[in-house]
Amino acid sequence: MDKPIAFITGATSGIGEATSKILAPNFNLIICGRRADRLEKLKSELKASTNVETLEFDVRDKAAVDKSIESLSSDWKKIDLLVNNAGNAHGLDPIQSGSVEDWDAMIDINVKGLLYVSKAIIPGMVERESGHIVNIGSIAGKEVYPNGNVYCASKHAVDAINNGMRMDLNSYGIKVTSVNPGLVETEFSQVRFKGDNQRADTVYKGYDALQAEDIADLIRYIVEAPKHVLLSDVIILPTAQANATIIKKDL
Ligand code: NDP
Ligand code: 8X3
Repeated sequence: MDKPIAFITGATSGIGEATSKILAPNFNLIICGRRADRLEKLKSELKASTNVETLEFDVRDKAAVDKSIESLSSDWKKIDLLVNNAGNAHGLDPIQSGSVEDWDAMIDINVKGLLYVSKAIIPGMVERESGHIVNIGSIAGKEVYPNGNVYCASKHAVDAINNGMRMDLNSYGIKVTSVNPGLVETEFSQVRFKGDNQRADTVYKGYDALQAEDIADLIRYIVEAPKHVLLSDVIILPTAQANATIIKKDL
């Protein structure tokens, strides 16, 4: 392969899609998600600038994760960069009335899904004694906000897993980075509010929210840093946001 290989989960929209686009000139790409039509569209958009493989799987399904990664040819299995991005919030409810289905989705996708993908890819990095894992956490993994309960718990788990990975993989020369964004205008709130797009839009009204491209730009900076430089844990917020709960809005 002429270029290193990046494996990006959640590439069908938002941060993952923007990251795929920004990394395309310098990486061969394995783009993943459940929506096959979007993967094919992105592949045809990017194929002029790089080689692209698509993998369609649900990160909750460990057998599907393993089978998809196993289906890659031996050249494509030498993954240099893993961007663990797939994830969402489901609901924004007080703990006493939250839905168990939403809780299961967030723990299964954001935590267990990230682990399943990592489990399939890390052994190759360990064997080659090289690689970089970028885990997409959140400001919700650093703080808790009202009604955020289980989403915040899932992202606190990502924060802990990220720190654990960095310790355990240190002796193999593998870099591990956590990227923790504040409010980014993607399909995130449409998913959180289950298609109530009016409610989703209000999340990003009255200030300049981060865009997916801002996070992709940070990821490019992180992965292109010199070999001896590791950005271990980065919080990125819109200027209008001070922390998880304080946002200066002009409404
Ligand atoms: P989007 O909803 O735009 O993208 C989510 C991506 O995750 C999609 O590509 C989706 O693909 C994929 N995904 C979701 N569930 C699954 C699943 N079960 N199996 C496989 N893929 C799945 O949101 P963002 O781009 O904003 O979110 C990306 C990451 O960034 C998430 O981890 C999120 O928690 C985090 N984040 C987002 C912030 C924001 O404000 N937007 C702030 C902080 C962190 P598909 O549906 O095709 O499977
Ligand atoms: C996404 C940002 O503030 O909605 O992780 O939790 S927030």
